[in-house]
Amino acid sequence: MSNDAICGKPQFHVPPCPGSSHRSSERKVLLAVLIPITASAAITLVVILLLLRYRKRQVQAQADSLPDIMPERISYYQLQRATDDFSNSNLLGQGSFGSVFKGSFTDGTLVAIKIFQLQLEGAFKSFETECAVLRNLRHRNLTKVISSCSNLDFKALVLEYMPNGSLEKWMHSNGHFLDIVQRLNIMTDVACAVEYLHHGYSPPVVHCDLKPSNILLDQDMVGHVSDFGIAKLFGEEETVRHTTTLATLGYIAPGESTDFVVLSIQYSPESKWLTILNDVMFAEYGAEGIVSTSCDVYSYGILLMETFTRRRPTDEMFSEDSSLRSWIANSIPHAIDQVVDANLISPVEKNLSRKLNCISSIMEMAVNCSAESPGNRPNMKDVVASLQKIKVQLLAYS
Ligand SMILES: *[C@@H]1O[C@H](CO)[C@@H](O)[C@H](O)[C@H]1NC(C)=O
Ligand SMILES: *[C@@H]1O[C@H](CO)[C@@H](O)[C@H](O)[C@H]1NC(C)=O
Ligand SMILES: *[C@@H]1O[C@H](CO)[C@@H](O)[C@H](O)[C@H]1NC(C)=O
Ligand SMILES: CC(=O)N[C@H]1CO[C@H](CO)[C@@H](O)[C@@H]1O
Repeated sequence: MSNDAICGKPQFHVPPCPGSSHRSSERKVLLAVLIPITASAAITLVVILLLLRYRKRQVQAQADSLPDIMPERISYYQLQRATDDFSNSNLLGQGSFGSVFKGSFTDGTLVAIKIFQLQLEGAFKSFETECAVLRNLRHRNLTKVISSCSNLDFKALVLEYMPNGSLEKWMHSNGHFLDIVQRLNIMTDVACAVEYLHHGYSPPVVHCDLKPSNILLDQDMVGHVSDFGIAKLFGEEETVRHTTTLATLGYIAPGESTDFVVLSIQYSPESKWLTILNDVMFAEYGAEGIVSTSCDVYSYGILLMETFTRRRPTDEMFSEDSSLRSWIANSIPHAIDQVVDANLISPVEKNLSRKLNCISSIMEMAVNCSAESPGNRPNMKDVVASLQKIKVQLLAYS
């Protein structure tokens, strides 16, 4: 009472405040400006959110479209039973990171069980790499993963069983023989698989360890590329990890022929892709330090030479100034009968010179594949195309 200055809302029974009408008009102006701004900001935000969700869904859809070929995991006890407690009689072979056992499940399915010896340096990484690679790849000429078993101290992959063993066995063991068409078929299977790794799948995969013991043969003698323990997948991701990779001497491109190749791996948990950057400068790994598919092409060339000459690149007949490659390069085309596996050709054969011509073309391509400079090597698409042409010729003369 008697405070004339007091003012306020009508419900308090006081005079209205003098500035309020002015303020409400100010508010109106403010609202007139704010509403459109807020509205457009909100709309923009909604549009951005929708776009982000759409993109995320697209990425997810891409990820979902990759076949996940690792179904349920299998337990240690199932594997123990399948291999008769990992008995020596079921041991198929031993690799750089562990052992491979033959296993049979109660339903009669035969499998190969690759057990990673985790106390060996690199074995854990190798298991992770092989899982990451094989999870997403599908090709008839690659070995399939059926399941996996991963505990803290035990890691194993359950793979398709290959009843006919490895190309290594067929090339270098007594009592085993492959004819010229079988050899070309197997090498075409391998070329198809590597072509898929390099060109049929994004991001490209580099196997890094192509050699006869990694080529496995199924019941129909179809070749399957196996052992992705040191394979490389390409992506562009953030975190950097280190690993040590032991590739196989004789099959490694010249720039890398040191005993150890030290690489840093970039791994993205989100996309599950690994990227390799090289720590040590090897010619093969290029100026940006990126492993290239051309080192597989090199190894493939050496593999072709070995398959048709039955000489290992590490054979003692080769020395500092002569190699499997130079020996063959100096023999084509006219002295090809001097280098080719003698079991493949018999002097009384009718179409001998034609067959030798085919082998000569194969060897020329092998020499091209293992060119010193990565830039001069063909890519696997060209290799597959040439092999198929040669195969047509060869079949006509057989
Ligand atoms: C490959 O293995 C299958 C199944 O064990 C066998 O039937 C076939 O004869 C083998 N092939 C050769 C060429 O030995
Ligand atoms: C090998 O390379 C040479 C030179 O680039 C080329 O002329 C030849 O056709 C290639 N041979 C094969 C079988 O690819
Ligand atoms: C030799 O090649 C010809 C095709 O040029 C073919 O008709 C013939 O059957 C081949 N001979 C043998 C013994 O394979
Ligand atoms: C997908 C693919 O190219 N698979 C090949 C695997 O090997 C067999 C046997 O040679 C070929 O017939 C397939 O084309």
